[in-house]
Amino acid sequence: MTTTLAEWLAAQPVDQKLARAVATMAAASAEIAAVLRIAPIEGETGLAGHTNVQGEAQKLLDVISNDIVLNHIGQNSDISILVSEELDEAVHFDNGGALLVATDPLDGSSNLDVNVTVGTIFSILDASKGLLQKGSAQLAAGYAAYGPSTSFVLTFGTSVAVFTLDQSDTFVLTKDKVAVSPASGEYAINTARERFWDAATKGYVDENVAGETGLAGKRYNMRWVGSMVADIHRILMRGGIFLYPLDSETLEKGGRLRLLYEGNPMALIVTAAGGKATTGRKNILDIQPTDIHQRVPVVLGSSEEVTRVEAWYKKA
Ligand code: P6P
Repeated sequence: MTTTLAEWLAAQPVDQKLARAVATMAAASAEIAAVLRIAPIEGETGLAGHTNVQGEAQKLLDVISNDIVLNHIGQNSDISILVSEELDEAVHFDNGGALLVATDPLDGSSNLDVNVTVGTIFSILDASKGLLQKGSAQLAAGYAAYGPSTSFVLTFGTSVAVFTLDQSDTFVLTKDKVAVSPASGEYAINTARERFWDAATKGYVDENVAGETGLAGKRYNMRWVGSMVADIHRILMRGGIFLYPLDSETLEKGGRLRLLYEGNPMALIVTAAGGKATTGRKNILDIQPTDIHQRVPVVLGSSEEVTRVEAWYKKA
């Protein structure tokens, strides 16, 4: 007997407006999944021919996914503000809606042309408290992972549930109360950036590379998909740690990943599943944003691993 997302949401002790906003993001994700499945046939991979506020070349599917999210959100009068990685400014709907959605409509899109898992990340906040709220103020956070199956992962802050899209384009519950294992032998970092790393990142990674012979005293494996949603989903399912730390090249920008629609939602999800999420020096959820597109260093996942990284930062 399966439980649909709609049935599961109806049983949650949350405001029905919030539940409906989650359902809106799930519907948008299901539509994006359908587009991605046949994108190469429709000739929709490749560049859109312009860049986003981050100065990154927008893929056609970035724009299509953003339009899909915009369309679904525009039909939900409970959502009055949209912040999107693909839009320079926040979109204000004159509907008096109580909620704000911040989203990366298609994260990891550089993987689209090579058919590797990408995702949609979202964060839901109280619109009356403005655009720049700490991650700890999130009412809900989640992501869709477009992989061999389409997963929809959701938290209201205290536990994490996973839904999978079935053949009738309905999300059904496939895992509830997800727990990130405290220990792990797997880390995710772009090691091609080693020359930019600070002493803390280098020290932590060197310990892992030393394996059984090093201070970590165990063998590690390394995975880096180049798609945050894919790496985080793996960590939720089997443990691990994801690092996109501040380094000498990202120092000026304050990091690589964005706080409002990457760092914060993933930090809420991983923390709700018993993991930890830090910049290395500070809990990501405690950061007071100053700009809707600001960047943040991200170190999150299995608590024992994140604690080791924090210890390196304390030493550094
Ligand atoms: P790099 C994708 O562009 C992204 O924002 C994340 O999804 C991913 O984890 C990271 O950047 C990949 O960065 O430096 O390996 O290309």
